[in-house]
Amino acid sequence: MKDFKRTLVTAALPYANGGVHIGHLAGVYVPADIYVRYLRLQGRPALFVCGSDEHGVPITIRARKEGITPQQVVDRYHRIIKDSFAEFGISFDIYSRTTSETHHRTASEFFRTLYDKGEFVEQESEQYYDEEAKTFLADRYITGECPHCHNPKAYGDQCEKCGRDLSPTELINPESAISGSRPVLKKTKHWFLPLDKHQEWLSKWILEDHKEWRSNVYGQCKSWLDMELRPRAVTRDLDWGIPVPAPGAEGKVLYVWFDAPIGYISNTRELLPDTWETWWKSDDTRLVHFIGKDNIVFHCIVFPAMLKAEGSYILPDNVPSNEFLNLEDDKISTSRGWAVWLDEYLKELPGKQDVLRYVLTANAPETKDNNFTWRDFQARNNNELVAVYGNFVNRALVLTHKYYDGRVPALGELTEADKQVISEFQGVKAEVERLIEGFRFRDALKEAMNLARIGNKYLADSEPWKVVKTDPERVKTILNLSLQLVANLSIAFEPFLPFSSKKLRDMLGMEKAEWHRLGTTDLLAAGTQLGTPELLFEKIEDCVVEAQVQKLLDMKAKNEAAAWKPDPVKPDIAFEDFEKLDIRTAVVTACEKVKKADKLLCFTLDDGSDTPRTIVSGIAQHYQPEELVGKTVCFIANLPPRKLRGIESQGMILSAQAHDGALSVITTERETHPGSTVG
Ligand code: B3M
Ligand code: ZN
Repeated sequence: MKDFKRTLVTAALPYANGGVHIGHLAGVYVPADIYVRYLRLQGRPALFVCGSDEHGVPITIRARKEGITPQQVVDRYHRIIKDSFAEFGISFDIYSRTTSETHHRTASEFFRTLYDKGEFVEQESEQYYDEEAKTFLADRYITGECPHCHNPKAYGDQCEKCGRDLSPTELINPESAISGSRPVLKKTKHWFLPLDKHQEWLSKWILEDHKEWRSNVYGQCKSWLDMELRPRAVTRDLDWGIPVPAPGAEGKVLYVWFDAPIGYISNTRELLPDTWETWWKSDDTRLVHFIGKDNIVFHCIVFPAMLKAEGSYILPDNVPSNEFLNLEDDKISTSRGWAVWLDEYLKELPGKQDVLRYVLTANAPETKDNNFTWRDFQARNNNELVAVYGNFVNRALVLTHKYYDGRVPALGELTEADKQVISEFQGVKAEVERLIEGFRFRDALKEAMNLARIGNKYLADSEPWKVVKTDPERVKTILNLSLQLVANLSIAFEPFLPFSSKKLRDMLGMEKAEWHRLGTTDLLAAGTQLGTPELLFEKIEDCVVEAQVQKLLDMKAKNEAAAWKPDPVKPDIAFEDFEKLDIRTAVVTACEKVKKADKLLCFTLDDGSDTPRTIVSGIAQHYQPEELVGKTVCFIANLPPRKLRGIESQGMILSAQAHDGALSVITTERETHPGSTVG
């Protein structure tokens, strides 16, 4: 491997149109943070750069919906996102934003350099234009009927009902989401980055020179390259973004995916105005992008092509992308409310940042999609953090307080068992290093946890609480070694669980975690006074996780209700046809369940005639029969009788169906005489 002098680590810039959830944390920010903390612990120069991605159409849509400006949207979420990261210990050197002055200047210069070098091609194309609002329409701003499944509310880029990708011109009866008018096709000019011209070197650079990239990343790149790259537009007709610095580009901005990755550069520049170029333009800098799998093509193909076209920048050395994290066996979806938001987690489970960092790393979607469940969260906390790590630390400290007033006892003669333990944890450092260097954080964390297991077993096998009665000298050695192990844990866990590692070091009186001393047995000098033992982790009760699951279900129901739309109106009918329907009122005199049919209720109605009317209706799952007795309902009187489960049903009771399928019987607003006509 090349001898790099410094490492520049970037983490994908989150869109500032919503908060961050556990999927973001697991996919990008926790692994990136582990990696950077590890480098720093080793004393290797590293820089960790991130910021909010504040341009793009979704932000303008949100602003329009809420009746505020895009700037207000990004101001709000930038704050929330930045705070969440800080509270989870994501140790960025800078977290800035793409609306910053430095970014606008940097992205603008970048575009201009490529423009002046002739790296773009200009192309005219026809795009939908809203003549009332006098604006070109982004794909998301156009709705219409899906040509595949005929969903009347498909978007210009995708139909959410059948899931197919669409282009706006495929929509039947397109409509502008801004004015509701029918958009017209109009010519517009854009600048394209001709990726086809970069195909050859990209193929060699990725497929031959970077075979070590994760197989999911390599595989995705390969399939893009196999399909042959095509020019991509890097400008848009929009009024939110960085104005295109070229003649004839009025009203156009840089495409968000053109400016966002340049944000990594701008933010470095903002932090280090004098030396940023060393981090970006020097061959001995290693550039590593942490991203989620939906960003692979932009970081492995488009951004490198931009950097290469500019000419003075280095290219990423690795792009460790994770797969997706699901939540309780379902895709995380912010629009459906199926997510665990970091700011809410912190309010509801205060002080438990490391628990989440632990669970998300132990279960990280490194090679395939993975699933987060609250039960697993609880189990990992209770059975691993509390029962293994916390328990070992606590026992070692409590025993030392009990027997030696909290002073580290001196090491005596070593037994075979002692030597065995020492050799076991001497190997951990190299192993954790190998795994972290290979971006295998989940396995690296397992190794660290293994140290705690070794410690627990050592204490259990050597039984100092028994030996103390027969051989008190021996106990000194057992506890000294146990405490050295505990001190090792505080170093090994530092990249992963920084909060509890710090707490542990404070209890041990260790000033800092020195990575190079991991695996050694002289971390704590004999005679060192230890602090009062405190629990590193607490058990999480059933009710806590049950409440979280319930919260998700409630949220989902609420969002489904909000997203519900009425069915489209059926084609017109003749008035005479309507008049043929005979709808009347009746009073329910009796109502009971139909035997062996869980959906049916049998009604006896007083319809104003001399004979009671019987109607069987499929609403047993929505009402208890006795609730309906005495109610005035509406029914269709002139349908042919129908036999249901052996009962002749004489008509149909009317009910309304709510968004969640619940049925509600139609009653009259005032008292009406049974048999009154409805119409
Ligand atoms: N904001 C997309 C995303 O959050 C985008 C990443 C930009 S990284 C330069 O998934
Ligand atoms: Zn469809």
